[in-house]
Amino acid sequence: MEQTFIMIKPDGVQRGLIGEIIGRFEKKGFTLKGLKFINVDRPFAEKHYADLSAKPFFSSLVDYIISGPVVAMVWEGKNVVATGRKIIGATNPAQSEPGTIRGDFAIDIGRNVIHGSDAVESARKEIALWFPEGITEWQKTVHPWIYE
Ligand code: 3AN
Repeated sequence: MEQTFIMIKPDGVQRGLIGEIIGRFEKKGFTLKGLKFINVDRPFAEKHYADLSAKPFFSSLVDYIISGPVVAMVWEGKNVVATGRKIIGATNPAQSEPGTIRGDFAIDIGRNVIHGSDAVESARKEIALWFPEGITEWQKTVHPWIYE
């Protein structure tokens, strides 16, 4: 089953949106497979955002991510990478549709509340980076009510 990496950024934590965000993924039917509340340091954040290292906003993005604790999660389910991105909404909250997390809770691209992997391959890399200890396997018993 497909997995994705989702992170509630420091602004989402500070604004008390953890429950709201987890609730949206849970209510959709996805399964929470990994969860940790952590502070990351600069080298770690730079590794997570390595693909953006040439961007002019890279250092302010890293400053933002290390400014407070984040909630790092692994969610599992059919098409969870693409559907997770739809639940999150467009990167720039000015373009995120209402009903998406960024559309409902964010205004500024530099404070957009949440991160979600953009592809199955980047999800695999991000899960390995954030959960090097691995994910404890468990199976939800409600699958017949979610999947045909
Ligand atoms: P997404 O998070 O939707 O995959 P990316 O990977 O293009 O978007 O960007 C990663 C993060 O970098 C975004 N979540 C946002 O916080 C930040 N970011 C992207 N573009 C800008 C920008 N033009 N100015 C400031 N921050 C940006």
